[in-house]
Amino acid sequence: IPSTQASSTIPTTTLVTSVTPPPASSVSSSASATRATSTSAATCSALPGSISLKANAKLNDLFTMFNGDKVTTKDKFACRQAEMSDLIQRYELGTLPGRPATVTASFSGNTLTINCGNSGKSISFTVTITYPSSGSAPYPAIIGYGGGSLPAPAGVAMINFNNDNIAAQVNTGSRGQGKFYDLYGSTHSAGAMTAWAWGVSRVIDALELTPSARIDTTRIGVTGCSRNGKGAMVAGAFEKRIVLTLPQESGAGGSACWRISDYLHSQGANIQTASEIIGEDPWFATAFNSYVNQVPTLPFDHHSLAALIAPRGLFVIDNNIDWLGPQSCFGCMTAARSAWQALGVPNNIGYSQIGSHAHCAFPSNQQSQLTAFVQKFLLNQNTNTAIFQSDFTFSPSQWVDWTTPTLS
Ligand code: MCU
Repeated sequence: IPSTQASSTIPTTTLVTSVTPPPASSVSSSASATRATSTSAATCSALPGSISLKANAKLNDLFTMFNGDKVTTKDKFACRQAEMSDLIQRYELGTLPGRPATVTASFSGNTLTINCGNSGKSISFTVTITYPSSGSAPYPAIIGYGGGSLPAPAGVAMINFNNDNIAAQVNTGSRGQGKFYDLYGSTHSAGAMTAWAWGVSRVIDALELTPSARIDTTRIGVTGCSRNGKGAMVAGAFEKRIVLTLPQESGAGGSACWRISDYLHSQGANIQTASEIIGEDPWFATAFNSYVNQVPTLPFDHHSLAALIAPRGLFVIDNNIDWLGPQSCFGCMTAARSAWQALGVPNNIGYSQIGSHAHCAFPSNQQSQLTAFVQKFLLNQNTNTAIFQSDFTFSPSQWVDWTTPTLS
């Protein structure tokens, strides 16, 4: 975005809508905050079930609660994260259920079988684990949606997660199909990405129950490319046991911000927007359909989704494909970085956009950056992860009208 673009080019009309979607599960959102920091769920007050949304053309302030209270401490930021998780579930992704009544697991021949039961229904699914030829058990592991598209790092196990089996992504007609919906019903509000994140959480539950699988559940990463990269980012946002999130070429619905993508589209870019994406696959809740043509009313954007991951590790890997909106992704993740800066760990988020390669073909010139993140977060080494690079520019004054505090 050329810095000469004045913020006045963005419409600033104030549109107030009253909406009453079902509240997202307070259990899952407050429990997440509890795991993220030492904040107890009781210290965070939940949002009312019905709230009024006010249009905001800028990227939403990560450090002001929905009721206007300023976030000045790390504990309060954990409450803000729980609140943003609730809002994202309400208006974009659907409700994330917590752990079902029963989770059991068995392990045989590198296949982990996960059995879940809830309200008289049960499902079973499997993941396969490929062990590294170096390192020692219990191994850190990266859960790869559809196997992932990154080279397996030395010393790290790779877990092949068949996300399509949990929630289908064939076309909009495949909404409600998959194991998640067999358990919770085909009309459950969760879009496919939320269903997949629930599945990842159950894989980690199962690994915790199964020491014979030889995976260290305190050192789990998640990855996926393209549509599965969007999903990997959502899993990292919702599941606090994931210590490293590696979304690759995720584009709209992943590392791109809806507002920035709409703006670039209005300037003639061939870029995927919210209004386009809902016609493709059931990645989002149907509730999102009501907002795709009034994106400024969303009380969050994808910098907020990314900020749910802080202070844990996030390394965003992007390409240079117009449709995926690399300029939107860079701006969005630059805004997200404020969360890590406020928490005093600015280098726990990295961003790298390198083009001139096929979609989802990880280029060798990003390898040392990926290795630095893997070594720091999965292999407990002291590496330099000060990586934030793009061919594009971002003009904070166009998009950010708030400041980044130093949280105590
Ligand atoms: C980048 O992810 C998607 C994109 O959102 C879709 O519009 C396009 O059809 O497919 C991409 C993808 O998943 O490619 C494998």
